Amino acid sequence: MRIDIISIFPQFFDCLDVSLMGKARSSGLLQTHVWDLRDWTQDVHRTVDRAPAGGGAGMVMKPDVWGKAIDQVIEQAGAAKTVLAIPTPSGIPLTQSQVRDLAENTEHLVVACGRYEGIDQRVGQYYQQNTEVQVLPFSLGDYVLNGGEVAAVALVEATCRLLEGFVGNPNSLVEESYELSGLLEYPAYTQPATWRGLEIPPVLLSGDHQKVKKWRRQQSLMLTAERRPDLIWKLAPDVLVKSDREILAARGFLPAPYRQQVRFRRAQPGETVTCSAIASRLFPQACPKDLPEEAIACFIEDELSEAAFKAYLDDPNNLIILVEVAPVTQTGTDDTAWETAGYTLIEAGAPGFLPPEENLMQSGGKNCAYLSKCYLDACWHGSGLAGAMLEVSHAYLQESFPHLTKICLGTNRENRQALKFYRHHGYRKCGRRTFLVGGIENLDVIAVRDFTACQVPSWAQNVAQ
Ligand code: JFB
Repeated sequence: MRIDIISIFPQFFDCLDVSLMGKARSSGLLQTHVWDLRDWTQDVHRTVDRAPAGGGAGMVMKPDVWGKAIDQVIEQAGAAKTVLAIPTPSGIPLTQSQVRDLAENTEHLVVACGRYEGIDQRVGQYYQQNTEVQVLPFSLGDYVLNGGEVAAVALVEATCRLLEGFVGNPNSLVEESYELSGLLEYPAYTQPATWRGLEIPPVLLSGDHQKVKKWRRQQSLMLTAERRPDLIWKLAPDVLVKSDREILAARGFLPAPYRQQVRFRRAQPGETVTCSAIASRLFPQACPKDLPEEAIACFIEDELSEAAFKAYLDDPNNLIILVEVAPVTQTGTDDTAWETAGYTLIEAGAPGFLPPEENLMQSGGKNCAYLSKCYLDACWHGSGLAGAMLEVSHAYLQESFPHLTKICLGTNRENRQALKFYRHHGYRKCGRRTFLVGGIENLDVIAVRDFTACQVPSWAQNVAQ
């Protein structure tokens, strides 16, 4: 690739001789030429600027001087694929995919670095309209520089490191994959293992490559959610797997194809209506197909009524977590837009608390909580929201009832989906029970999860609203 840079401060580009850029140039992979714009002036003062048409502050760079300079470097190179890059605060923000396109498809790159208030608008317009040259007005970001030089150096460095055969290539696979995934990179560490009291995360020293990979993916997702939520909303649906979606949902994101925000909060004592409504709405969705409607209605009336939830909510040992979703909007989220999508009810109990049913007691023993309800609207199945809801509930439980070391549950033994889901989240089958829904017997599997062996994942913590 040939690069020509035109500027009134050619010394600025001495930095390109340093390090890898210098080597790329001496290896012949890259030819760079830096030109002083004033060499194309004709007056004794070597004038490149004039007052703006229409008045106002500052000076504008003269199109006649720029035209002569650009014509000459383009003609001299005689290249087929030429790009004229013009740094400007009103340009398109430069992206890696644009840079990659440049590196792959450009023979000759000309960078026109303005100063003052910039270059007369007609310069870019002329080359766009009257030549084969592709004009690229670009910006580094939404902050103001004094001229185009810094942006030119950034463009040249970003482009050159992608050139085939560039010293130091092949580019690390990490970057390649992150460029494609649209996520920020995970944090990097190196020896010493302890530095100023700070440790390298132990998983990185464990030698377990699977775990390392999982941890890094998790860090990438959490970092992107925290620093660049815009990137999360832009992710293509196929770059995220279920475990990714669980992590993002716990941090408040339901990315494409859902494109909604989510939040988790503990239901407050007065919220009997909200709780009863969501419970009554979701219970029928989760019932076996052959269960009579009357039995379902009967169960709802007895156990999911407002009165029933008043009793649940009045007992401080119960933990009800509500899952709420809202559309993503530019202007933030209006509070009425949040809709309840699911809930969990955990019976926690004081130290020594025993779960309500005898066979559950045997399985969990003391210090065991009971996941009495765990329901999510079926429209969210596959979104990762269920996993997030469950793990966030675990995190709330651990925070509010630290003496508890286990949690158990019962679920219909025919419900393969639920059994697989709970297994995936650390629950292990440990018994059976019969469960009455409106007087009809249902066979349940009992499962228990240990909090000590199977920690609540860090991504589910500190998400309290
Ligand atoms: C680029 C420049 C100026 C008009 C002009 C030429 N991200 C960025 N911020 N600022 C620039 C940029 C890029 N790329 C930039 C070229 C020129 C700034 N100026 C100064 C300041 C304000 N308005 C002149």
